[in-house]
Amino acid sequence: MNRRAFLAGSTSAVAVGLSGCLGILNTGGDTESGDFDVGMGSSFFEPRKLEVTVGTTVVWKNTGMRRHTVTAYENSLPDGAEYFASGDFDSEAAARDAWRSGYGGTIHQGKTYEHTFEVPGTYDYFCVPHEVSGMAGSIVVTE
Ligand SMILES: [Cu+2]
Repeated sequence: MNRRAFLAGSTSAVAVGLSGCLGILNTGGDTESGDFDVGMGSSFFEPRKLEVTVGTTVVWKNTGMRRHTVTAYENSLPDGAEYFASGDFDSEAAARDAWRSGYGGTIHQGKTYEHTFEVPGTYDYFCVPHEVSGMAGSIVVTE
């Protein structure tokens, strides 16, 4: 985790040094864009809603400073869809219990979680510790 943070910091310094010369690097500090689909800020997912096609692997990345989870709302899953949650729990209850008993399912700063969506439909999910702050999102999977 520390190494990742160090690398991100040094990349940022380079980008600042070159800003004005190369517009493509002028990304406002988002120096690692492209290696994830959904970022995780202090208490939000960005973008909150993402549309993908069947078979797409969505990558979430903790782009913030706090511990987060990606935890599907079990009742929201389309028929036949596989449950998903960081920590690979097989139910929402298991994910919630694991968080309470030791931060199970945590995606640490700079780390990623990914899931491949094989069934069309809308999947709602949330972050266990920040659910109360409205940290939730959805993935819309189309044929
Ligand atoms: Cu969170």
